Amino acid sequence: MNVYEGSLIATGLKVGLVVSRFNSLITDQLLAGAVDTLRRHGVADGDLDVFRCPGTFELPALLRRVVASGRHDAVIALGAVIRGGTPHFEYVAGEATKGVAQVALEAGCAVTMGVLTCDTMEQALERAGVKAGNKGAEAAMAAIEQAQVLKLAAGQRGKGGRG
Ligand code: INI
Repeated sequence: MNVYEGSLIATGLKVGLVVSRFNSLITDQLLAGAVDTLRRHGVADGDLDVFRCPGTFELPALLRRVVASGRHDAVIALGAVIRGGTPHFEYVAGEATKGVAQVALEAGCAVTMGVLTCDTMEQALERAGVKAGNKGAEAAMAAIEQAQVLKLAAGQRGKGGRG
């Protein structure tokens, strides 16, 4: 039996991060969590590119451009949609999720999503590094693993190797 799984060794990987400015109190923390994880797994600072868009609704369009550049092994989408008083919460969250999924399917690299959808700012803070982990860090881990397994699936020897 041959089992292919991505390693969590990220040395040599080039990673793009697409970050929404809306709710930047939260998204800055998601970005910090993602960058910290990527660095600790071996990504060099010079191999990290950060792109900012106005809101989570705009994430898929910018994500698509960044992916199309072909310069990255993985691209991570980060945003925060918070219901509190926002009537079009469902719309923004739904369109962003659909858009990111669509880009991911067509992408030649790993695409992962760290978009919080919460009822309150307190819940969002909890998931941005306060009490319940950091969704940005989780998306970064997933990006490393997916980038490595995609290389294996394409028949390339990933820098992280097999297993
Ligand atoms: N954008 C977010 O990233 N999070 C939100 O919670 C949010 N709310 O609640 O409105 C939000 N709206 C802006 C949206 O993403 C677009 O930038 C805007 O509609 C312009 O296209």
